[in-house]
Amino acid sequence: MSTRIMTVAGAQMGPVPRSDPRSRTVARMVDLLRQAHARGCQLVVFPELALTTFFPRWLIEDEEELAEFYEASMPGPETMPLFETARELGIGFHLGYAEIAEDGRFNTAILVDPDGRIVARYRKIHLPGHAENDQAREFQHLEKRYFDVGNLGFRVWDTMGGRIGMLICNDRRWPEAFRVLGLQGVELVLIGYNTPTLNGQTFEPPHLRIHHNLLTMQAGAYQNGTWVVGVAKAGLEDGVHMMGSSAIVTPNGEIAAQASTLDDELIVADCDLDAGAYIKANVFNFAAHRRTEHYRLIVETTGVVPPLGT
Ligand code: ING
Repeated sequence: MSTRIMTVAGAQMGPVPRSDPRSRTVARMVDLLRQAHARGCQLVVFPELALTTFFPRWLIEDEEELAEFYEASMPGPETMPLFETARELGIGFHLGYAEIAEDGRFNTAILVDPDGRIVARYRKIHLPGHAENDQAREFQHLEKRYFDVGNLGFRVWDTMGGRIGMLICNDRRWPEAFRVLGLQGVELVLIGYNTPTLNGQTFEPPHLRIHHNLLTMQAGAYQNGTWVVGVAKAGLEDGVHMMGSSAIVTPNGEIAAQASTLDDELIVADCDLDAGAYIKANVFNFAAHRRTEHYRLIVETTGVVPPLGT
């Protein structure tokens, strides 16, 4: 009988309007922390860029205006209530935010332990979208303009009683990202996302966004024998529909909990951190079954290459 049960909450958030002060958003998040504590959670996962609207949807050329969306320090005066409440309640949390650092600007996620210490930091590596304004789009997706490629790698930390890794949004679509975490024995992957319901360029049936969101997280979970907690910033945010469908996925790829609204909503699951052991020892026993001598294209090439000779 496993004793490593971690009760985890995905704290999906509804829209964060550009006009809302951080204090209002942080108050919502503190309320979600308290709700999670009341439900016996040890860890709360907040979305990507949780503190502000998803500002890469606009071209913002005024540097001062753009700077408003980043956190110059973490915690800072406005985010300190999150750390204080977490420490008071004795629970940890994951937070996605825009980071200004001496080595660049990053789309960042941190893991804060029940003592209020930042024990892990990840900077988003797969930046989707584009760097220049694109008139053809209904709305922009300028993450390549506003963020540098993450420079901390895909890491896993032994903390809070488990092996925890983090990805951010678009990362979940790349199996390589999950596999690098899987090769470090990850047991719980925390993922915040801000995903528009509609494609800003060409029509795509909206139901596919939900399908691809769940498909990628369920595959990542199963193929690496890990829990995955994917948490959205959802709803109609400054005129753009953002998808919800936050989910907690078991190491077998099954959905243990899923959001049903586009608002602030807690989804909770008891995550047995040993539940992936069977998968890791058998079907995805990497040491026994992987054939790295045949995987070279994955690391040596970036784009598509002509078919390899016989
Ligand atoms: N958002 C989206 C995501 O990867 C996207 C962008 C949507 C890319 C759909 C491709 C297809 O979920 C962020 N913030 O990465």
